[in-house]
Amino acid sequence: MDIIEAKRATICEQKKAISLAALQDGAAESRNMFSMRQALANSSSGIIAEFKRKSPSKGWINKDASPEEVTAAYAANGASALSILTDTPFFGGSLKDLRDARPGVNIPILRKDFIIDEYQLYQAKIVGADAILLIAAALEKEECAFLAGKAHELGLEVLLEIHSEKELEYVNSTIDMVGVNNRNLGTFVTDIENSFRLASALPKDTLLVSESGISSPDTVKRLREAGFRGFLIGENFMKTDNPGKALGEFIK
Ligand code: IGP
Repeated sequence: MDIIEAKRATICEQKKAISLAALQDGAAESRNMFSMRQALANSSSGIIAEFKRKSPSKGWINKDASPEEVTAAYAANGASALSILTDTPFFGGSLKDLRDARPGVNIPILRKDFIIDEYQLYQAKIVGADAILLIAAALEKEECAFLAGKAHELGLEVLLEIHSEKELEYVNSTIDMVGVNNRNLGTFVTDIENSFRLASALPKDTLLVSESGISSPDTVKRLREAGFRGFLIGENFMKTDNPGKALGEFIK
């Protein structure tokens, strides 16, 4: 996976500029945090609205969008939580996008990135994230368990992303939420059926999130009936001139 190779190189550079020890110090400071699991369990919309400038499959979607404006509008229009892509080479995002969004919203924020090193967890805590994504396809089972444990030490919740039956073995009781990605990371093809299939294979008390390729309220309704409580939607909103308004109309 070349995304992971690129990530490793970036982290290596970042460590030269700011040491792990310095980041750990910063991350130890306590601050107000929001539980994404609770927000999804209680809330009406369940929409995790994503700030996404670009994707490997679509290219630029909304290059110059303002993270402050878009996320504040998402929150005002009924998002239960936010997802902010912080990967630069493939998604055009940055940690600054998350840092800029944080002061203007009081709902949980997910740091959406390819997390492979604890260094990224300290970064997430410092810029204001409440939850992080761990992608089964990018990690060994032991690494995934290690990173989940470290995230919890920092008070960050974990959304574990799976795509297929063989990744079910990554799910354990320390995981806060399980996301089923409908997008095949190899072919980029999305298929909502993936969510329905995997939901029935997961423990009944799992907080389920369906990710990618969701573009109609009817799909959300069907996913909710199948037990999903979170619906991660990016492109469908970001491709419009006014992502917040698009979300408002979607859940009306
Ligand atoms: C959002 P969409 O099709 O609504 O824009 O998808 C989100 O699920 C997608 O961005 C995503 C993603 C990821 C991006 C899901 N898992 C892992 C980067 C890395």
